[in-house]
Amino acid sequence: MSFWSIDQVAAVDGELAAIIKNEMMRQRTTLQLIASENFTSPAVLAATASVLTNKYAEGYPSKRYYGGNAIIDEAEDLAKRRVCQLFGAEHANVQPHSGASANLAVYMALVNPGDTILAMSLDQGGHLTHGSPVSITGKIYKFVHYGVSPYSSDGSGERIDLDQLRDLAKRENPKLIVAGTTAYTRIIDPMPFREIADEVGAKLLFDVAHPAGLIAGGVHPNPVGVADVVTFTTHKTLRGPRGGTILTGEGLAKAIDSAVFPGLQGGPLEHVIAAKAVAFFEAMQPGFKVYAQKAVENAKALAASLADQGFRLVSNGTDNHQVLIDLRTFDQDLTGKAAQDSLDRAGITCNRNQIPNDPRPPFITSGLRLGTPAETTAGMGTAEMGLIASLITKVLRHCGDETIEKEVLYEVRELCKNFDPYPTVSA
Ligand code: DSN
Repeated sequence: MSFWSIDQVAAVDGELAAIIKNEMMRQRTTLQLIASENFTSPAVLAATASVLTNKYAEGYPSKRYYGGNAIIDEAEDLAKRRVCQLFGAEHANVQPHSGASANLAVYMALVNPGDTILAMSLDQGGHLTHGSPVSITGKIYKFVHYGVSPYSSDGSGERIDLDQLRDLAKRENPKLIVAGTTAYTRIIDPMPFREIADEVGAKLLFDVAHPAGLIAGGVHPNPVGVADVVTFTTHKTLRGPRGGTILTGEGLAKAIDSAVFPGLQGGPLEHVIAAKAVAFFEAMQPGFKVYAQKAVENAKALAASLADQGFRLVSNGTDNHQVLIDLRTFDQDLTGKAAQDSLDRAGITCNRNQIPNDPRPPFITSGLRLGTPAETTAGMGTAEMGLIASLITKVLRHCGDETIEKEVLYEVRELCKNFDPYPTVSA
């Protein structure tokens, strides 16, 4: 019997079981194009729903505060060993509940309140926890932000501006430089970041939440051993449970571990850590390399088809699992919010996103971000990406038209019938 059978929920709580079933149905019958989402394997789901959720395990393997943790220690050690092997790291902390808490722990370990940190601006493609003024990170530390180069008609613009980064580093003397993005479609080479950090005596954190699975699959460069610390979430391209992980060398291991516990967190989520161990094992298999390659191929195919339909793509294309659309040249009155809402009603799930130098505010935006991790897991290939681009175009040419939305919803459901992410799971 599965640990996470919905029938077991239904036997106790019909109301909640219906909600779970509806969400399962939504994921199976509509297109999931949010770049930070994926479909975990049934094994990852089952580990997440295991009895490990019952155990308090404050501390670390062999150094716990409560008894009864010998078996829990084996699970956490297994996750640590596997992720170190996967990325070639000396030390792993698999306890962060999220990417946000992983990043906060790194700041706590490496710098003091008020110290200067250089990171990518949220509105240029960075992340909230890279010092946005609305994040606790932006309130505790003095963040200075770099961005991307200006748009260029030859397609070479909108890349991380390393000249600006170097100039700011020399002027501001940061204690820490943060590399990493959430809405950026190009390969990020860690070496120039290391060189600039060394020039000014800063430490380097690389947040690889988005490309972690592409790095594990060998299609993007691995910053482990180049950056002082690497953080990531386990649920995006890496296809594990929702959570965070920190990798570092032996020299910073103690500081990082103390920042996670007792600095920021209490009892770790050992059921999630067990599921991370499963995901790390899955990412070591030869099939994961193929998956990572396909996620990128699919994004390139989706980008090319959208460009053919008249959309302008930020940075003129993609090297990863994301596509960032500037909607303004397609329809200058079309906002990211209106596009997202209309696509949602048509069964195409994605998120509005600011584009570099967006004239519209973050809640409205002029951009849409699409991603291929989930539907690549479900088995879709480049032919389906062409079809998806034409469905998106059909909706957005008539944004808000209910008849078109219904027609596309029907086409989406027909497409999804052949790409069920959970064919062995009943709901
Ligand atoms: N919300 C995540 C993303 O979508 O990229 C970042 O935390």
